[in-house]
Parts: sequence; C-alpha cells; structure tokens
Amino acid sequence: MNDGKITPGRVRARALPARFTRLFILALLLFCLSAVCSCTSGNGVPGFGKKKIAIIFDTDICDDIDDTWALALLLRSPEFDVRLITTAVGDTPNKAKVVAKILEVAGRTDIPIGIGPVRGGLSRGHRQDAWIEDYDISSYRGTVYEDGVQAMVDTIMKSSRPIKVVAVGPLPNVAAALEREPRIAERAQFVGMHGSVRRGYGGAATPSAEYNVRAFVKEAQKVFTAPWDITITPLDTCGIVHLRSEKYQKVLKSDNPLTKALIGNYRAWYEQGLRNDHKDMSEAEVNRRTDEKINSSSTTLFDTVGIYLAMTTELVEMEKLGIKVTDDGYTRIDDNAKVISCATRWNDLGAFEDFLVMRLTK
Ligand SMILES: [Ca+2]
Repeated sequence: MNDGKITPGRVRARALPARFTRLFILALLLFCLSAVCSCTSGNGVPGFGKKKIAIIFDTDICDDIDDTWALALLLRSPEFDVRLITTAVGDTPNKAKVVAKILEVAGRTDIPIGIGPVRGGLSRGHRQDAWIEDYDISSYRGTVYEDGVQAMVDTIMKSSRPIKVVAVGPLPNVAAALEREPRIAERAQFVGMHGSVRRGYGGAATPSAEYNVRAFVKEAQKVFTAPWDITITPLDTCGIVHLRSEKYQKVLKSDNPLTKALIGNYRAWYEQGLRNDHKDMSEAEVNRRTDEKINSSSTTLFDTVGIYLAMTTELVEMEKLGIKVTDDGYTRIDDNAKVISCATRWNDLGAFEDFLVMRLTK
C-alpha cells in the first residue's frame, strides 16, 4: 500500500543521486582546477599542460652567433619536444652542417633537419665554416630534408597537437610554408625574435628597423598577418641580453660538451668576422683579439629570448599590441593591425641571465 508517504527506502533512493551529484560536481571542480594548474603552473605555458612543448626551430644560424646560443639553450631545455630544425637565409645547406654537428655533440640526432631555400646575401660559406671543416653531413644519423619548407608544412599538418614555430631570423622559410599551405596557421603558433616596439638596438630610446624584419619585409608582413597566435621578443627585451663577468666565465669554463661546442663556434665565428673586416690583419693579431673577446663576454644574445618565450613569459612584461610591419621594415604600434603578444620589458633580466647560465652549465 502506498499512501503517498515517502518510505525510508525511497528517501535513500532519492538522496543517493543528490549525493552523487555533489560528488560529481566536486570531482569536476577538482578536475578543472588541476587542468588549470597544469596549463599555467611551473613554466607558465598556456594550453599545453604537462606535455612537452612541440616546436619547430627556424634559424639563420651562422650569420650572428646568438642563434648558436639559442640552439644550445633549446637542446638543454627538457620542456621541448623538438620536431624539426630548419635553416634560413644564405648558405642554408652549409648552415645545416653546423646544426647537424651540434646535434651530434648533444646526442640529439633524433631531431630532423630541414634545409631552407637559399635566399639573400651570402650564398656560399659563412663565419662558422672552420668549425665544420672536418664534418660531412652525410654522416648525420638523423633525417635531413632537402626541402625544409615542405618539412615544416608536413610536420605541422601531421602533428596531433599544436606546434610552436619558433623563428629567430628573417622569415623566408616560414612565409614560404604559409604560402604553400595556409592551414598551418590554424595548427601552429608563432614565436619570434623580431622587431622593435619602443626601444631600438642597444636599448636606444627610439625603435630600429630590426634586421630579421628589415631583411625580408614582405615575408615578415605575411607572417605577421597570418591568422595564428603570435608572440615576439622585440629589441626592447632581446636587444639588451649579454653575459659578462662571472656569469659568462661559468659558461666559458663549463665542461659540458654542448657548451664547449658553443664556445668553439663563438671562437670560429669571431675569428672569421675579424678576417672578413680586416683583410690585412696578421694571424697573431686575429688570435690576440679573438682571445680577448672570447675570454671576456658574449655578444648580444637576442635569439635566446625567442627560445625562452616559447616556454614561459614569467620574467618579462607582456603587452597585447596591434603591430604593423611597415614597408621600410619597422614594427609600428597600430590599432588597426593584428594584435600580437609582445615582450616589451624585463621584470628581471638578471634572473633570465642566471637561468641561461644554469641551463648551459648544469
Ligand atoms: Ca638569428
């Protein structure tokens, strides 16, 4: 008989779903909280959780030595899953030899190398040639793609998760990849060492037409208007990074094979620069000046900040700014331009230098 009263059994039957609902909501909250924490904690990298950050590194290595520092930082950073390294501008096949030999030293021949198209300026040889004199890239145990642009496209399109394209040179490779397959912009984010927002070279009070933009303006315009997330370190932040005194000495004296290779490349690059600029200089004088520089400090380490921004923005102040790449190679603030994330100031430059030293010497 049922008089309409609710029996204890039925109470329990109704209460259980309510308890389960509360437990479910609690579990859901904990899940969301852990997801948020894993997305933003530790290295502040949004959207990638605890998985390694999948990246393609596009570099004009050998033109300036800071790319080699950036490559060493990349290889010493366990946060990254490096899917491909592409060489850009000038003698790209010869540049690939430097990358290959460095990857051999680092024990990272699992990383494929893509040779970008030979574009601009110097098409044969570069300032780190002496370091690869005895190296034959056909001995590289990993994969070398002759068509680096297609390798970039394929790596992005075949990836099951988003990839960061980290570029630290002019952008002929990245622009060509966008041209060949525009959908890469939907599947990748762009991080670059590019431009100059409020400060110019050496911390100057007015912006400069920064080299990586100015050298290939049309290509920079293509990359900076593509429909992907863009993060840059302009000269405002990357243009004032150096290692000197004790910090530099720690790197110089490191026994780490990769760091020793980095210093070896620095020496070769500096020597060749002296020979290029002073045709009549004696070998003794080249050696004396090289020793003086190599034993004292780094050059400006612009590109290391590109690698840093690919993993975190903790030590820099980020601004969302509309940035237009002008035909004369400036990156001007323009409210009508695509909004991108710009590292415009350091919160703690000393801490970044310490981080760099720690990564290169531990
Ligand atoms: Ca560079």
